[in-house]
Amino acid sequence: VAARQGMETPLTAVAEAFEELARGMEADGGELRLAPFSDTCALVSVLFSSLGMAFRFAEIEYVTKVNDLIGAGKSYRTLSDILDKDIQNDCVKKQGSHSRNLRRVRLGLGLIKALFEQFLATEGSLYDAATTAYGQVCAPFHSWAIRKAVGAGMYTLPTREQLIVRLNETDFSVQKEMRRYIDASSPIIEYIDNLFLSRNISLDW
Ligand code: 1PZ
Repeated sequence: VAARQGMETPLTAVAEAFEELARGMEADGGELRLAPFSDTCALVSVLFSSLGMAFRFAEIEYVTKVNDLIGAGKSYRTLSDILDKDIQNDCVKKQGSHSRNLRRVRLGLGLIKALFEQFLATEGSLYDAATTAYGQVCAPFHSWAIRKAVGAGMYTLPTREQLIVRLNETDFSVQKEMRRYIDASSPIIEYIDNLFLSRNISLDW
């Protein structure tokens, strides 16, 4: 197992990338550049395969949005640049706009954070942890049909033990790496929310 052999696991790679991103944001005077942000978000998709086939559609959904932001990185320097441009063109909430995709990717990052928090806070099943996390972070913004489909998919999630094995972690290392992701992603998530809020755009969508 990678964690036992001191090799880098998928979770370590993700946690390190977010720590690096948060450091870069500080170094840039609290500005988040789009290209490194999108590349870091793209890394997260390695975690999907450990959740099972039922979440393939979530992966495709997430990756499509991240890819849109990767493309936008060729024309826009920072996250605020895309938001300001979309405000100018009155298309912040329009389906497919960069700003809307940014909001969706942020929900994905928040979902993983909430899942890890639940995983660490309780001894319960992955089903319970994922259901609670999804209910907190994404369900309020999803249609009834999507919520139903996600609810059905939850029954196919692996057990806690299976997830740990699939992630190449141990009982001990998984806690450490999840905690690292929670800590490193928090300032990024908060920053994105503030981008919207500081421009008087509420987060109820
Ligand atoms: C961390 C894993 C937790 C357990 C599983 C939770 C599964 C969540 C499944 C989410 C399915 C999203 C289905 C499609 C939703 C779309 O309607 C919306 C709106 O899109 P738009 O109208 O703007 O085109 N899309 C989203 O809300 C994006 C949400 C991304 C969620 C990605 C999950 C990330 C999970 C990472 C897993 C390692």
